[in-house]
Amino acid sequence: DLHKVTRALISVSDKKGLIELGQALASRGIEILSTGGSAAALRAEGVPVRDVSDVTGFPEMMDGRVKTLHPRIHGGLLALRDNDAHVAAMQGHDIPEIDLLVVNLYPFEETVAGGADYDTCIENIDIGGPAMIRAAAKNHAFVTVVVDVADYEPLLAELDANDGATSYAFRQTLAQVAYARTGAYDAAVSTWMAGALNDVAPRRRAFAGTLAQTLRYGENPHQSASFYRDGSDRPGVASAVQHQGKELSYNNINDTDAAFELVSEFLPGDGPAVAIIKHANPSGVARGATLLEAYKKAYDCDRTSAFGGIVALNGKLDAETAEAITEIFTEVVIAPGADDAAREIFARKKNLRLLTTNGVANPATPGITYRQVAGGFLVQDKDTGMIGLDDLRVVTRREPTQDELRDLLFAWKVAKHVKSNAIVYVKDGATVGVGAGQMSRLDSALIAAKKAERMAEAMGLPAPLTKGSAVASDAFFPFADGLLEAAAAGASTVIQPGGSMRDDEVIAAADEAGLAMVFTSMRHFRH
Ligand code: 93A
Repeated sequence: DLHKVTRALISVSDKKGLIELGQALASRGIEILSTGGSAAALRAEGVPVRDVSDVTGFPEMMDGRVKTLHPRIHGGLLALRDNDAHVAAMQGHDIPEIDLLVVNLYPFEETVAGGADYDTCIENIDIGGPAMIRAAAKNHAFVTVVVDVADYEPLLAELDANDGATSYAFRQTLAQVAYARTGAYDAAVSTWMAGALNDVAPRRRAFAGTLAQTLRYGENPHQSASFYRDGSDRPGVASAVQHQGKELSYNNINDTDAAFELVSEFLPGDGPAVAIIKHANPSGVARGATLLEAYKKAYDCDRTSAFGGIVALNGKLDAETAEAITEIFTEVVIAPGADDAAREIFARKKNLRLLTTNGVANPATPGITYRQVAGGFLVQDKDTGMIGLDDLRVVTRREPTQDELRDLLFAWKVAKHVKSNAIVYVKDGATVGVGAGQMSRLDSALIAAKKAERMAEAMGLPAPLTKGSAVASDAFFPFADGLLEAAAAGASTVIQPGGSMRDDEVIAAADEAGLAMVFTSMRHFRH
């Protein structure tokens, strides 16, 4: 199954490693065909090359749009070497056999990420490159295809191990990689075009990303895993810069994303805010006059769970906050920046990862979320729903005060980022009890209240922290029981979507308990 490499075609946009590769191939007696820019670069360093235009008998034309799209190239890639008719066709039409194809594509993804205009992005859609890659990969019985600079070294090692030939297994592996690349490339074009059309939920969607990192393992050590980037420049875990600490794990990346998306609900104009995340749910979220105050309040919501958590801030990390964070074990800190003094404090904690982003993420920016089910994917718009004071409808006899309204809206923003069923108690701009992911809303209300009670005991406070709190429910209360539990925990105001068949019953119970309740008419399920 060994196939000797006697002729290669090189056509690369990313010229990294090109000269070394060209020299290495030439020194092994391999003839090199190449396109304009790649040929010029090789020739300038004394590597002998034959121009593709010399093979095709056509000049590269139309600004390079047509250079390799020719039967003399595609015939040389696609011909079956053990098929007499194919071989005769090559001979009859002067088609040179191409045994090795080295291509990397016009940098479409980078062009989009760099904010280029529409026409520039269009011009960076590579046509000839993917056509050659797909042809060579189809004919991997004979042809070796390399689409990634990282595979240059393994290619040379393979040639050396096999006396200038490649094995079938090697070619087949590279063919699989090649189709992953062309698939991801077209997915990137389609995704970009959906954005340009302002169509966030197009009828047809292809999704793929580029490999960013092979992870040590997945959610558990027996699961392998990797991390892909979709090319978007949204501030967040994928585009952040890591300053210290070991590599992020699968769970770290998932939790860091949850943390940063949540804290980004608090726009810089809302003042400093901090979210502490465990297992993708907030153990505490708070805002304060300073980041330090916000951190302390978030920590005080659930000191037990905060241990080993992920901390996200909506402002530049300062020394005081950094100092407070280092007092307990924290896995990851993510923020739009960190000043030098904060960086120095963190530098003493070798295992703590610090990530900085290019700003906060805009929660209103449209996006898509995917979820896998057996045999398919569910695709939906990202939950960008946000409400303001004007959207609230007071349904009880008692109206919430201005301070209560502020806590209600705060609780609502947090509830959006808590797994359903979500119940969130808030007091003075800080969560004091979070109930997440229970199968009944009543249980979430009970658990959150119980945790608040335990925290009060631990901190030596007389009353449960939920006394006088605002409580948010991510979806309507189907019965009055959950609401009554919140009232029993001392909540004085409630925010929920409304819309239950039993709304009347629930409103009556709220009136009876002296609660002020508002309806949002928007639900924030997150399963
Ligand atoms: O514009 S193209 O789609 N038309 C082609 O026929 C073609 N053939 C190769 N782009 C084409 N390429 C691409 O040119 C390759 O995929 C590679 O990215 C680039 C290399 O161009 P140069 O060698 O001139 O720098």
